[in-house]
Amino acid sequence: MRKDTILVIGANGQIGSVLTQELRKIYGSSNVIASDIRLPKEKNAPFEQLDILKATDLAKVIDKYKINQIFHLAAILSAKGEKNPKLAWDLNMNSLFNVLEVAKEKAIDKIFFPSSIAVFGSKTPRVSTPQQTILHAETVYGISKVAGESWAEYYHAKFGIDIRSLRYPGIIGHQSLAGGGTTDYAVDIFHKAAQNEDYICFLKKDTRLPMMYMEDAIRATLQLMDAPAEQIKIRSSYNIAGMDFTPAELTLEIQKQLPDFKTVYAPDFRQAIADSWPESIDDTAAQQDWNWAPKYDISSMTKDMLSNLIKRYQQTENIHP
Ligand code: NAD
Ligand code: AKB
Repeated sequence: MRKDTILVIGANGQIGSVLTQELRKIYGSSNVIASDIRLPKEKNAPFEQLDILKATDLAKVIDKYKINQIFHLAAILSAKGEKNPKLAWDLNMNSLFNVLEVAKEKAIDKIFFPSSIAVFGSKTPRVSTPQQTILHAETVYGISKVAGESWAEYYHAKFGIDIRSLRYPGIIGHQSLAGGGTTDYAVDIFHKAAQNEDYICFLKKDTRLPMMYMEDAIRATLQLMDAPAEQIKIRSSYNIAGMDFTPAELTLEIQKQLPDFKTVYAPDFRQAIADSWPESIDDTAAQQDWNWAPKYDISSMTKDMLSNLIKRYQQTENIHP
């Protein structure tokens, strides 16, 4: 077991719940403290109910467990953020400030803060979007991530804070439902397919977006955090790529296993958000600096998603006939 004590903020979320489990395998359950504003469904390892906007409560948790690494995942995502811009700005920015300030005051060795493809906008080149390019975010969520990346660079340059970041694409996982994002259709669609239902997609069928399977996202996060500090050349946030596809292509992939599955298209306000984002990402810097390479493509991801979810829904039916 490794000897760090880690705090995961936003640990009950789509990514946080999987990341916490993986960190516990590496560092031991008692050395990974999960925290969230919401209580977890089950509590069988250390958990602190924490509103990350309360800086003094954060400091108390850091002292109580002698935390030396923080994974800060709490945020309001793109679609939900557009419904309440002030709330999204408040949570996404002030939570990061609280984490950066506590790192300055206490002995925090490393911080992980996820950014997003939402930092890009319609003025950014959309195909194979480069690492260094126009950041012209068009959602409050994207604006908060652009600002967050700049603050990460600033705290690293001025105060030597070792904060590391990835611009996650849309993350697809079977472990939990996604909520509040624009790429969420690529998670929701599998839940419908696995229950033999049709899917009503809120994006147009030809909307291409960058995506990544959860296993790859967690591996990228751990690989970035494990890399020696001198290999981390980008202190704003690294582009990372997994795969890219449209809703129509994903539907075809699902139909290879479930030929009767259908998607119907009813685009809503999320279409404009998706239209402002890249279609694909150039992650050469991540490949070169810390050897990033994804393992999953659309085909292997779809097989794994369907096999896990079909099993899960069959078990649920057996439990609740
Ligand atoms: P999520 O919405 O599933 O999880 C966020 C968690 O934060 C929730 O459990 C929520 O209860 C918690 N939270 C909200 N307000 C809080 C507060 N005041 N104090 C403490 N906790 C609070 O989000 P996710 O999909 O797991 O995303 C995690 C991070 O990754 C976010 O920063 C997000 O911007 C980033 N990201 C996610 C994706 C994706 O596709 N899921 C893509 C790019 C970036
Ligand atoms: C969202 O759609 O808001 C997120 C993201 C790409 O940041 N999944």
